[in-house]
Amino acid sequence: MPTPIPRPSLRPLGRDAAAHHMGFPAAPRPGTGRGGQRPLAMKRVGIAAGIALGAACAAMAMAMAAPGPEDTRPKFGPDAVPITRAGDYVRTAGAPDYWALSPYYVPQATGSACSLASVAMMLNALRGLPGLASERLITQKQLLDAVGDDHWRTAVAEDGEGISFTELESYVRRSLDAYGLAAEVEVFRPRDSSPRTLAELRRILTENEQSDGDIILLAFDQGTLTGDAGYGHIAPLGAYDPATRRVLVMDPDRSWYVPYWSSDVKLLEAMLKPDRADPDGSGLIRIRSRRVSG
Ligand SMILES: [Ca+2]
Repeated sequence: MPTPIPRPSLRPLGRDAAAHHMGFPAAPRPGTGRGGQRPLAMKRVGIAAGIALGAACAAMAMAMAAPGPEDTRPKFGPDAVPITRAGDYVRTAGAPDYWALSPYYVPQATGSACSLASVAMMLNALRGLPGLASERLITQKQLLDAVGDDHWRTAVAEDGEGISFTELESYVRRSLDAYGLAAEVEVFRPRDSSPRTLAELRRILTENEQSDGDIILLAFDQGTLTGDAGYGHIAPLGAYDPATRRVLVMDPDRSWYVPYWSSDVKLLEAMLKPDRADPDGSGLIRIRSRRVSG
């Protein structure tokens, strides 16, 4: 894997720039971001755009707003295909990560908790189902308590700011430690969309697809994939189909989405999109269990 990312500090924030840049349609949707800062008005409100940007994973924040009559856009834009319309790969290929994650696929606890939900899913998938009746699954609340970090707790609370990609790496490591899971943590932070970078991304995705001994967490601009407003977001990678070069995003923003496929080229673009928290873009974190299977 490429460079371990020594990163600066990025606090997620809204993606004002991206938002304006994208020129939101009249009725932006929800979104969830890496942290909080998602623009509120983003739900399926029939509001005009430009709104600000607020919270990152803040999908639910504006739930109260009723859909505007003009909001007739399809659920997914042209770059995302929901698993409800494309299930062949997970039925016919091994898709080990998809099947390891699916039993633990949870909605993010708050509009800002995509990091928390994603890490909890990853931990459960790598640890596997506990054997004893007395053992709980790893929940988002339990994970927060186990790590015991006030900043993370505040960042993922409703309307919280969410966390940056750099912080995600730190919380991944601390979460693994909290549950006593031995794992290698590798970070891929693309700097450009060159053929070489894309080839490296494909190598990582292909390698990771071989077993459920490793799980990838994606940090990306959600709107670039879904067609909605742009927000920094985090989600586990469910699968990678090397034949069609599509990634399956297990988006924890489950009030609005189901898992969806998008191209690896689009994923790279979504990782490179800057936001206030990650002005240099984000990337992915691959967690490889050192557990001896069996
Ligand atoms: Ca894997």
